[in-house]
Amino acid sequence: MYAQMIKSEATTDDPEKLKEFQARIDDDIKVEPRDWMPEGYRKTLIRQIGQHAHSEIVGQLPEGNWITRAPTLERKMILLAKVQDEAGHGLYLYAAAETLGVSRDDLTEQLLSGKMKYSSIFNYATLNWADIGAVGWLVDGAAIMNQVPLQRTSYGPYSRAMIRICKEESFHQRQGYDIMMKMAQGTEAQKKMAQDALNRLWYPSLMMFGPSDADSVHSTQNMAWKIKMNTNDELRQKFVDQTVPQAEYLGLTIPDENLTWNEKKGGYDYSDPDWSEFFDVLKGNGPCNVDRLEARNKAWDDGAWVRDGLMAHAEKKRAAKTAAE
Ligand code: BYC
Repeated sequence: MYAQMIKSEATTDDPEKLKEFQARIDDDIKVEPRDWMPEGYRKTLIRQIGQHAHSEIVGQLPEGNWITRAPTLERKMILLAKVQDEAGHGLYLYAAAETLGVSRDDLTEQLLSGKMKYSSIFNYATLNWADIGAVGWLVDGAAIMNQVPLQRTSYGPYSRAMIRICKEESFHQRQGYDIMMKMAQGTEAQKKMAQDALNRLWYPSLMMFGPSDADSVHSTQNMAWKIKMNTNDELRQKFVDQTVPQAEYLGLTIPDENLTWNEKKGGYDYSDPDWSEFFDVLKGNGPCNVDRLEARNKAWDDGAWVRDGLMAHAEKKRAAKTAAE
């Protein structure tokens, strides 16, 4: 439906302007905030960048949950830095979205009311320390797979935000893998925890790339506009191919009996996630959807005094300036 909306919005734009716009995209010329752009391009970018920003912010919750219980001071400092990085990513992305004419307050309101989505993965719980390793390894691993190509995305502010984000995400992925290595080489009980974390988070991680290409609504138009550089299935395949040897190195087993190397395609054949579960999580019925929105709403309410204080200060400065003029 959204694709149809975008198409119809795109077609209400001046056809000559549309043609020129597409030619610039085809020549890899970045679109900047003051440039003319089709309404559909602007709207789908706000949707994607906004969802991405929300994912970074909500993504702090499952990991933040373990900061106080990290097993050593060093692990605690690393996790704290990682969670702070995610807040920074959210800020770069909200700032990039604001250049498209939407306010951060608007986006926040849409997150808090459940109107806007964030990544499905953050509706799954982190039950123990091994999950923090698996989140870094798999979730940040999947995020990088998706985000490295987005550094070349056609919208300038988004592509520039992605460059910095990707650098930090790669540190995040390594810290997760480092935790997994420690656990996998530890006691029998620790190895079991690592395997259990992989078992639970494997399919939710595959879901991060979105529905299969046949069910993806936005891919065709967004790839033509270079908002998206690859299809969901292309990136999922690359992620599986990258992750299987990493699991082997850890001595862990990917929970997929159908996983086999396919010489002809030069990649692994693998089982799809349960797509009915994915769509159910998107509808708000995942294990932690309610908790996540409650936590974000509470944080927003608890922060009201800071926003009020800042606004009062700004108002006072404005009044003083007007009086002096
Ligand atoms: N979760 O037409 P499609 C991170 C929705 S984590 C929820 O293929 P599109 C981080 C989709 O929005 C990752 N919803 O959509 C890591 C659409 O619904 P609407 C965040 C999903 O946009 C560690 C519908 O399904 N990364 O950063 O072409 C710690 C049809 O899908 C999901 C990004 O956001 C999902 N997994 O492709 C902290 C990267 N998948 O909007 C943080 C940028 C699909 O029409 N985003 N949907 O109601 C993208 O690359 C693309 O938006 C997606 C989806 C690949 C996610």
